Amino acid sequence: MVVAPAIWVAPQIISAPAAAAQTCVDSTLSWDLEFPGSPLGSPVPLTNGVSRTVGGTTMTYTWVDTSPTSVQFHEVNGTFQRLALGAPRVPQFQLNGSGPGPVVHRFTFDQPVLNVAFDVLDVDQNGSSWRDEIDVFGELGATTPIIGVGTLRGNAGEVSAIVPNRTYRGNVLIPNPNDDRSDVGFFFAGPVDRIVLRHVRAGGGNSQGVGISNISWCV
Ligand SMILES: [Ca+2]
Ligand SMILES: [Ca+2]
Repeated sequence: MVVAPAIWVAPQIISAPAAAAQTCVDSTLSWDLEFPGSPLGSPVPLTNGVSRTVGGTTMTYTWVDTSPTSVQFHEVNGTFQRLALGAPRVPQFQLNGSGPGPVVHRFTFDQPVLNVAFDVLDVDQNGSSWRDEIDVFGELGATTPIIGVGTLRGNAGEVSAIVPNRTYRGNVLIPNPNDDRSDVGFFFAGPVDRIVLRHVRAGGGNSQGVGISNISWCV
């Protein structure tokens, strides 16, 4: 009997726990390695459309601000992280600004990737003047949202899941972004070729922001 060769078909799983990780080669985009600056001293702005290639996969960062703003920082080793002088430092790409947004940030890969993992840091609020809200999803060759797995870090109650695994809102003021408080982890089993983060900044306060940890994926 002749057995037909196995044909690999892209899995249709849109979200799965890490235990379902598929065989592939891991890569990590390190903000500090790709955008070297002076930690806590010299922020490195990322321009709209900047890209980096890690492990043979190119990731491009773009953003669109859907409302007028007076302040906008997209930088590694950024301003609000420097407020935490003396604290252990977590490498991160910071998305700061004023105005309500939403600001739509897109991290686009030049090929489908699996097992995308990262944390969104410092999802918090300052009384009634501003509040971080994030909406995070994946895409694959289209604009249909692919929902991942969201995991709350830190202490209970610091962040609320408005739409589980997708939309989260800060409840308390966390002055130091260099810890796991007020953070949300995201995992996308994939395949995806884009991660989208919509950042709503209710109230328009200055220096409101979130951070993106190093991003890992598998090809
Ligand atoms: Ca934090
Ligand atoms: Ca924040």
